[in-house]
Formats: sequence, C-alpha cells, structure tokens
Amino acid sequence: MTAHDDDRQPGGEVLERTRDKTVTPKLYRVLLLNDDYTTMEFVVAVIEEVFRKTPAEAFRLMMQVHTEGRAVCGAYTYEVAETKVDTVRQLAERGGFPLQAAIEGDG
Ligand code: TYC
Repeated sequence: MTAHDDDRQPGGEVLERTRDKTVTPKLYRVLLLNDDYTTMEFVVAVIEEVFRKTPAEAFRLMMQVHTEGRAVCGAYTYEVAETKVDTVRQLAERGGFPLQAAIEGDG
C-alpha cells in the first residue's frame, strides 16, 4: 500500500492532484564592500560580469560602494548568492585586489 494507491481507478488510470500554491524561495542580498586599493575600473568590470549589470548601473553601484562603504548588487537564492561571493573572491585574487563581497539575509 502506497500513499498513491487511493488515486488508482478501476481502469488503471491515475487521478492527478495539482496544487496551485507557489513556493517563494528566500532571497539573500549580495553586498560589495569598499576598500582603498581595488581600482574603480576593476570593480565596475566585476559588477558587470558577476551581477549582469549594464555599464551605467555598474558604475552607479561602484560609486555607491565607494561613498557609502557598501551596496547591494543583487538578491538570489542562497546557493546562487554563495557562488556570486565566491566568483568575486576568485576574480579579486586573480586581479591582485582585496575586493570582497558578502551575503546578507533578512536578519
Ligand atoms: N575605494 C576604491 C578606490 O578609491 C574603489 C572601490 C569601489 C573599491 C568599490 C571597492 O567595492 C569597491 N579605488
């Protein structure tokens, strides 16, 4: 006896049950942090590549980080957010810059 045995019909067909409830995944913000050494040009390139922003939006976000210390570059499921942070870390290491990203939950 399985949970679905009750759905079986005499002719062998199975009545399907559907649910219209949607599951909204929890999103985590990915922040870019300011430092004194990473070049503005490098940060803009990273934002364009990792967070898929236009050059204008990437420049705006870079300046926000530069003047305010941090800026939210996007919100993603936890796994994707983790990957973004890791990709920033790898690009920064390869470029020889201390640029860092961080994940922020709802708190
Ligand atoms: N503060 C850096 C500079 O003056 C620029 C910078 C911007 C660095 C954003 C990091 O996330 C950052 N060269």
